[in-house]
Amino acid sequence: MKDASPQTIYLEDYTPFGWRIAEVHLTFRLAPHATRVLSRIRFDPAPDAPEQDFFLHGEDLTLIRAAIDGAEITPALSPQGLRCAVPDGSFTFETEVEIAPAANTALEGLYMSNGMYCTQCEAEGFRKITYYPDRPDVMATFTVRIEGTEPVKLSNGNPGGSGNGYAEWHDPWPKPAYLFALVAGDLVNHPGSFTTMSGKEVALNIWVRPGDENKCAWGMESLIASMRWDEKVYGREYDLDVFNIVAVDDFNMGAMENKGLNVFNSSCVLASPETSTDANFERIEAIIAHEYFHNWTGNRITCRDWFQLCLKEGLTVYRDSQFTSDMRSPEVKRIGDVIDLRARQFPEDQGPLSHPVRPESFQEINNFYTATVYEKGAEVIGMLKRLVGDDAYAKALDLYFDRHDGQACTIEDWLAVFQDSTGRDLTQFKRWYSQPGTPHLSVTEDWQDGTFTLTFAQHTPGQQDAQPQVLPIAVGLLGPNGDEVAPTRVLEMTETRQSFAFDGLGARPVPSILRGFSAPVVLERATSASEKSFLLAHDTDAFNRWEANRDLARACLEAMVTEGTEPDDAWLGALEQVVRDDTLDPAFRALMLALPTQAEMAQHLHANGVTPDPDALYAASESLRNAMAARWSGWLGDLRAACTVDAPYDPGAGQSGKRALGGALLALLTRLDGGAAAQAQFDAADNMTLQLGALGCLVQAGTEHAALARFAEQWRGDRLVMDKWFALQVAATAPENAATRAEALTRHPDFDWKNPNRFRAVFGSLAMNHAGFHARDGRGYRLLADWLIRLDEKNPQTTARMCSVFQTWRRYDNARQALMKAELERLAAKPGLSRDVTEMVTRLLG
Ligand code: 0A1
Ligand code: ZN
Repeated sequence: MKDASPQTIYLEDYTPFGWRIAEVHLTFRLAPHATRVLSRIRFDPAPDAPEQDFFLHGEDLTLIRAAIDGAEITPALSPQGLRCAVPDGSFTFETEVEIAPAANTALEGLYMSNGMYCTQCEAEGFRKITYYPDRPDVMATFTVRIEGTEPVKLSNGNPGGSGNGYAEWHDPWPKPAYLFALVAGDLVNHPGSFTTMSGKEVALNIWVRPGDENKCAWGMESLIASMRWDEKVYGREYDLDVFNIVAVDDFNMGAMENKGLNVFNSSCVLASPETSTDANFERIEAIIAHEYFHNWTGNRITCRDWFQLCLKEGLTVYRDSQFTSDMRSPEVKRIGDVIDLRARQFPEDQGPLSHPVRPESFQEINNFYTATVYEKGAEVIGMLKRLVGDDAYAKALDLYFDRHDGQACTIEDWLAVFQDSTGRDLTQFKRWYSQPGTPHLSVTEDWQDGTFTLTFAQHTPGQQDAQPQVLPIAVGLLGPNGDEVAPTRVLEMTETRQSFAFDGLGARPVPSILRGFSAPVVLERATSASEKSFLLAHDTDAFNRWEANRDLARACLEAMVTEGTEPDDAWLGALEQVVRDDTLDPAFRALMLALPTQAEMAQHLHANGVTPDPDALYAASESLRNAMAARWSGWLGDLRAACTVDAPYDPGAGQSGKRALGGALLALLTRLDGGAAAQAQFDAADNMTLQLGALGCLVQAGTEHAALARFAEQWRGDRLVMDKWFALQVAATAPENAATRAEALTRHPDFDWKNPNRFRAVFGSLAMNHAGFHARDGRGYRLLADWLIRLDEKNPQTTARMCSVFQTWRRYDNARQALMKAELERLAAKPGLSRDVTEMVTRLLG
C-alpha cells in the first residue's frame, strides 16, 4: 500500500543515506502468485552522512525472514518499509520476501504481461520487489540469480552461469535500484552484434513474444546506428558484453533504460512496413536511441535525487534530438520538436500543473515525468550550447563524463562543469532550472541612419517573482529584395529590457527573429501580414519560414472565428508557392500544409484574451480546409501523383517525406471527391502509412464503414495495429460522434482497458478530438472521468498521466469550466483515490 496520507517531499530536505552498499545479491524464485525474493546486502557506514535510523523502503511485501550477520531479527514494519537496530560498523543484511507479480496491475515493480515476468523500477518500483534503500544516490553492483521454468531469464549486466531452471547475471557497474530489471518468459530473440570503437564485440538482442520476430529488424538497425553515433559524436563507448532489449505489451510509459536490459513498450520497438507508419518508424528510432544514450547520461552518471530528473532526461532528450537531426532533416526535426513543445509543454507551463524544470517539491515523483522536465529540460541544454558554442559544449561534456563517471549528481554539478570549462558565470542561466512559466518576449524596431535597432522586453505571465532569464536570441536580417544582409547572430539577452544594434546597413531590413526557435519563449511581435508573407517567401532559416506561415495560418483562423471573415487569399497564394516548390524537401512542405490544431488555436486565442469556442474552432478549420481544397483543385491530384514512391518501402527521410506530403494532399482531395481517391489508396496500400492515411481520410469524410470493418478483419490478431484502429475512429471522427464512438468502443470485446496502450488509444484520442472532448453538454468529460475513476483502482500511474488532459480547463467558457471542474471534484471525492491521482487533481483544482 502506498502512503494513505500523501506527504510532500522537498528538495531542500535532501540528506545522504547513512550507509554505502558495495554489492547486492538477489535470488528470485519465480511463481505468479508467490515469488520469493532473497537478498543479501553488505552495508558499510558512510563516513560523511548524518546520524540516522536504519530504514529500508518496502511496499506490498510479505516479509518471510530477516537477518543481520546471520542472526534472525524482527524488524519494525510499516506500509512504507522496515526499521531495525543495526551494528555500528559494517554488516550483512538478509531478507526473504514474497510478492505476487500476477496481481500487480499497477505495472510497477515485478509484474506479469501476457504470462511474461517483467519489472519497472523507475522511479520507486524496486521497493515493491524487496527491502532496499530505494533512492538513486545509493549505487551498488548487483549479482542476480533467477530460478524458474521460463525458457528465457534475463537481468542486468553480463550473463553468468545458467542451467536447468536457473540463470545468473552480474552487473559490474554500480547502479541505483531504479535501473534494476528482470525479465523471464517464453521469448524469442532477434540477434545482432556491434564492434565498439576499442574493438570490443557486443552481442545485441531484441527479445519478443513468438510471432513478433519479423518486427525487430528496424529496432536493431536503430540500435546499431545509435551506438555508432554516440561513439562518433560524444566519444561514448558501450561497456558490457551484451545489450538486451525486451518488448512488453503492458507498460505505462514508452521505454526504460535499465542497465544492459532496456524494457520497451512493444509499440516503441516493434515495426514492419505493413503494420507501422513512417511516424512509428521515426519514433522507434528515436526511443531506441534515447534509451541507449541513457547508458552514459543517466546510468554511468545518474541523479542524486529525483528532483534532479532533468539532469538525465533533459540531456538525453537533447542527445536523441541531435541524433534524429543527423539521421534525418535537422530543419524538419526542429519544427516537429517545437510543434510538440507548444502542444504539450506550453499548456503545462501556463496552467495549474506548471513547475520548474527542476521541481522543488512533489508528492508522487511519477507525476513529474513531464514535458517540462523532458522537453523544456532539453531546450535549456540547447540554449546552453548556443551560448557557449559547439566546441565549448563538446569540451564541457568531456569534462562531465570524466569528472562524474560513477556518481549520482545534481544540476549544480552539471553547471559547474560548464563554468569550469568555459569560465562563464552561469548564475543567471541557472534560473531556467528554477523559474516556472513560459517567458514572453516582445520586440520593437528602430531604423535610423543605417542602423537598425531591436529592443526586446521579457516577462513571464503568472509568475510575479520571475527574474530576467538569459535568452539566446538568434537573429538574421533580410534586405528588401529578400537577400540576407546579416547572417544569423546570437544576441544574448540578460536584462528585462535590452537593445541590440546592427549598423552599416544600406536599407531598412526585415528581421528574422528567434531563428531555429533559439529559446523556448512566446515571441510577441506586431508584424504586418505582408512582412510575414515576405519571410514566408524569403527567409533562409527554415524554422522561421515555417513560423511565418504558422503565424499567418493562426491569424487567418482567428479572424475567421472572431470576425467571420473569409480565408486569407494573400496567405493562401504565398503558401501555394511553397507547397508547389519542388526544390524544397517534401517533408517540409507537408509541415507547411498542416494547420495549427484546434487545441493550439485555443491556446492562441486564450493568450489574446479571447475565450475559445471549440465548436467555432472546428467549424473554422473545416471551412479553411475546404477553401484550400477548392482553391487548389487544379493541381492537388497532380502533385499527389508526383509524391508516389516507386521503390520498395524504406522508412528513411526521403520516402517518408514524400508520403507525408502525399498524405496531406489526399486529405484535401478527399474534400473534393468524397473519398474516392482515399478508398483507392486504401484498397491498394501495401504499407501502413498509406493504409492508415487513407482510412483517416475516410473517417473524416464519414465514409469509412466498409474500410473500418476490412481493416479490423485484416488486423484482428495484431495488438499494435488494432490500437490504431481504436484510436483513429475516435480522433478523426466528427466531434458530435466522438464521445459516442469512444463509449461504444469501450464495449468492444477487444477493449482491454487494463492495457495502457488500449486505454490511451480510446481516451487519449478522445482528448485529441478537441471539439468532441469539449462537447457542450459535457459528455466527453463525463465519460473520461468515469473511466479514470475505474482505472485508478488498477493503475494509478497511467490514470494520473491521463488527468493532465484537464489542465487547460480554465481556458474555456464558464459553462464548460463548471462541467470540467465538477468532473475533477467527482474524481477527488472518490474514496481510496491513489496518491498519484490525488496529487494531480489537487493541483488541477488549486
Ligand atoms: N526513464 C525512462 C522513462 C520512464 C520513466 C518512468 C517509468 O515508470 C514510471 C518508466 C519509464 C525514459 O526516459 O525513457
Ligand atoms: Zn529518458
